[in-house]
Amino acid sequence: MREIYRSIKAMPAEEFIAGGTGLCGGCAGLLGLRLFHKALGPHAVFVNAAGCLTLLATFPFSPFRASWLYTAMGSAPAGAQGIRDALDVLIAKGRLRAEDDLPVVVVTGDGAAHGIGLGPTLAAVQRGLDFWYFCYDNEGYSNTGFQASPASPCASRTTTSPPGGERGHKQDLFALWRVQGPAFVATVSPSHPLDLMDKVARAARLRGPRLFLSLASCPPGWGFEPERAVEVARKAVECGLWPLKESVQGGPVVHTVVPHARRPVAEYLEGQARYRHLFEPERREDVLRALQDDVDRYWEAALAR
Ligand SMILES: Cc1ncc(C[n+]2csc(CCOP(=O)(O)OP(=O)(O)O)c2C)c(N)n1
Ligand code: SF4
Ligand SMILES: [Mg+2]
Repeated sequence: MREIYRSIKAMPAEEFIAGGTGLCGGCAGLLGLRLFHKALGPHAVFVNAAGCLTLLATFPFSPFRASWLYTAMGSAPAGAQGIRDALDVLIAKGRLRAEDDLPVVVVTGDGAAHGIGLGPTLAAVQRGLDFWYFCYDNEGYSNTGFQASPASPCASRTTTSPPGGERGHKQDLFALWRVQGPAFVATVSPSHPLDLMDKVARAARLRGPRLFLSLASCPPGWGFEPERAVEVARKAVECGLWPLKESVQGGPVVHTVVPHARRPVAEYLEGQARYRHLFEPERREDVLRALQDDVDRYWEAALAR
């Protein structure tokens, strides 16, 4: 563990994904992906569904250390299948040594993962495709102006939400995957790099579908200053709204960080413009209470297990 920590500190942030100038300052989606890439290593193929992070590349250049392929929003799992099959054929024909095989990684936003790409993704999980799936969850269609996605949380405001914010509940991608019993499912946050990198190390020992759902605090979409991106992500974990957890082969859910002394959820929400209507012109105690109750119920059940 100490060795991983030293390596994170020693490596410049741009070691594995250079640049990032096409993105906003403080993009926690990019930070999560950088940590993930560092933990996975330089030899991989990334298959990137259309979204903010596709702006990293300017054809014909890509800032990734590893290989990179762009796909349409819903097609990344199919792209990953094609790459996986091609690698397997090359190995079978003796044109690629088995030890030179590459992990295939889908990189996708929550809109593609929860919405337009959900069907193809769950089909790939069901047929046991040997791939990694890194979803940076900024809880909206950020690239096109922060419209609501199925991952937008209850009461949050997007550019397409009603005045009181989203009415529905955030879709649970972790649960949708886990029910099919894939090799590995995990939630991570760039505010907890050791937890993230540790999970990559554990998942690397497995084969099959592996989900990394990474919280991606998004300064323009969520409405906070770029320098607060990691602080906002950390508060989401510390108030219990973004539990850090994992499950292997659909087995028990293990919480890898347990926030015993949880911050009030309101403390996390208050620093973001997308929740301003809950505090101004008057504090909506009823909504804040309901959101806090949801989190309390979650942890009551989780800690009782
Ligand atoms: C089929 C299709 N519909 C719409 C678009 C336009 N589009 C490009 S990126 C994007 C937003 C994707 O949202 P998400 O997956 O959450 O990634 P983010 O933008 O938040 O990084 C949309 C709607 C598209 N590329 N393809
Ligand atoms: S809009 Fe959000 S997710 Fe997209 S690049 Fe900017 S900070 Fe990152
Ligand atoms: Mg998004």
